[in-house]
Amino acid sequence: MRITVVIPALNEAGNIGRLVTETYEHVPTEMLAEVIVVDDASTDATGEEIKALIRAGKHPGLRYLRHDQRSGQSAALRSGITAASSPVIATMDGDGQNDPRDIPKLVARLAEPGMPGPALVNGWRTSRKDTGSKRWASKAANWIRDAVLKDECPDTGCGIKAYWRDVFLRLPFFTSMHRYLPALFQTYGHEVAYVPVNDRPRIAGVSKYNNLNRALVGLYDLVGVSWIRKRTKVPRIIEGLPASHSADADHQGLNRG
Ligand SMILES: Nc1nc2c(ncn2[C@@H]2O[C@H](COP(=O)(O)OP(=O)(O)O)[C@@H](O)[C@H]2O)c(=O)[nH]1
Ligand SMILES: [Mg+2]
Repeated sequence: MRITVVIPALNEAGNIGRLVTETYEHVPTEMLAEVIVVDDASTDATGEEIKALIRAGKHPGLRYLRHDQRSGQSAALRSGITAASSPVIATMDGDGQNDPRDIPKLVARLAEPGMPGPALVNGWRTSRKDTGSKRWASKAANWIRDAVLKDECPDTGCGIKAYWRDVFLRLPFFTSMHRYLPALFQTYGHEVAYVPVNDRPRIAGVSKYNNLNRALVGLYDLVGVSWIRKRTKVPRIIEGLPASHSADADHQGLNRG
């Protein structure tokens, strides 16, 4: 399967260039169609790092997109996925906490687009490297989310995932929807799988989210996602007849007389 890797980045100078280089080292060339870094109006050298790599010409298919204004991680993902040329997308956080060595594992578990099987394979950080308070905040948020949504996702916030591009683009879009992808894929009738992945400490820069802010916005979003889940029905089409040619001809008046 050929994939596009999409990496959202906000002020990830010192991380992003290294992550892109690692991605080209560890994802097999025959799998990797392109890597798109989406810069969400960074104010540091994030853009310079990527543009220097593009100019050096050693990374075929490396692309750079920059937003005119800061719009959030979900918007950055959507910009990259809209621009992507492959039917399969893999995403990673831009800070290097996800390990690109996991991408082939995730893609191997994914069904071919349109075939039975998982349309989303979500990473599952089995040994988190984040600090204590963030780990606890994340545990609590997961517990509340699971109690409300019952999506049985062990790690919805994990940034490394592989999924079908067209399904993502048909999902309802809102800021922070990237945290609810397993619930949203399920809601629209798709299978989701989980694969344990590596988690690494952040090397440069700082986290862009704080626990309180994430918790408050998260509760608000949870109400929205819960509403979407309750108010969505996705029937399977079990019978369909092709349009009849003679009826067409009748309609055009060709069978008369
Ligand atoms: N495009 C975009 N990316 C963001 C934003 N906030 C965070 N990110 C990216 O999302 C990823 C995860 O953010 P991070 O700050 O590492 O969160 P943490 O790992 O949960 O502390 C990183 O790649 C960030 O660069 C944002 O507002 N816009
Ligand atoms: Mg991080």
